[in-house]
Amino acid sequence: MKIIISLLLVAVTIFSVASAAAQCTFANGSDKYDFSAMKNTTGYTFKPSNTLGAATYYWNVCDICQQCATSEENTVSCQVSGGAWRTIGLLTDVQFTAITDQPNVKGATITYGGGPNCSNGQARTSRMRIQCSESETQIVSVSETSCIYDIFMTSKHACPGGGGSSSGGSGGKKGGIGGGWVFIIILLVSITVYIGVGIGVNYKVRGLRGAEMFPNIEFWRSVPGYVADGAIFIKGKITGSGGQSGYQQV
Ligand SMILES: *[C@@H]1O[C@H](CO)[C@@H](O)[C@H](O)[C@H]1NC(C)=O
Ligand SMILES: *[C@@H]1O[C@H](CO)[C@@H](O)[C@H](O)[C@H]1NC(C)=O
Ligand SMILES: CC(=O)N[C@H]1CO[C@H](CO)[C@@H](O)[C@@H]1O
Repeated sequence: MKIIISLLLVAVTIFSVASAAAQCTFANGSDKYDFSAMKNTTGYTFKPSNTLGAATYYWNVCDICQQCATSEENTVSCQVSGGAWRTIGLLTDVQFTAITDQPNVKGATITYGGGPNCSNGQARTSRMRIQCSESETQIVSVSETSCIYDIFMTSKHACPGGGGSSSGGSGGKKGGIGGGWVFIIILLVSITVYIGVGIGVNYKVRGLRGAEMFPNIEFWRSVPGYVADGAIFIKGKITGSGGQSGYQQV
């Protein structure tokens, strides 16, 4: 029981930190885009068969690319060539721009800059052109010009509005809030109700006063210890030094 509560608290903390990470939306006039469905935990991979020779590219959209074995912790894209890894875009150096070179094309270009400088002084930059299409995410091409890496993808997750409501409705466009916010709102409401009802019961029924009115005060005083236990438990699992029996080491 104790370990479950500890893990839960750690999970909530990690979730709140993660949901505060990089912005992933873009508005071009009335077209509103949310690219978060394009995050790919295994990372996108492409090995061009053309003049780029032996390089292979790894990248992600709106999130760091776990596969990039480079020292930059904010790496969103990288190339590996002859065993050498190189960052070619940072998640934190991001810019969204409209696609304007073709009419009737929806989508956006997400530019991740801040990679190490080329000899020409250009910071290596990944320019991801992501066009709206009717099908699942597809990689069209990857090419390089003077240390700007052009990644071209099409995806149904790169379309405005999230599932087009066609003609008609005057008032109907719902902005919609993400699952993360729903979770946070439910959590806040639950906490408020819990504290409110708890204080009420402790005051009226138990006759408690002062800090003792706070619901389950003894438990909450011990929470910092639980969090520490949870962190040690997870660290133990990761480093393999954890003493808990009954779990298989992988
Ligand atoms: C993630 O990228 C890999 C490699 O490019 C691809 O096979 C896979 O379909 C992608 N997953 C999603 C959800 O797009
Ligand atoms: C990269 O080049 C720019 C000028 O183009 C320069 O201002 C910057 O200091 C360089 N950065 C590094 C790490 O060399
Ligand atoms: C729908 C919409 O407003 N599209 C605009 C996107 O941005 C480009 C460039 O700023 C405009 O030309 C489009 O009209």
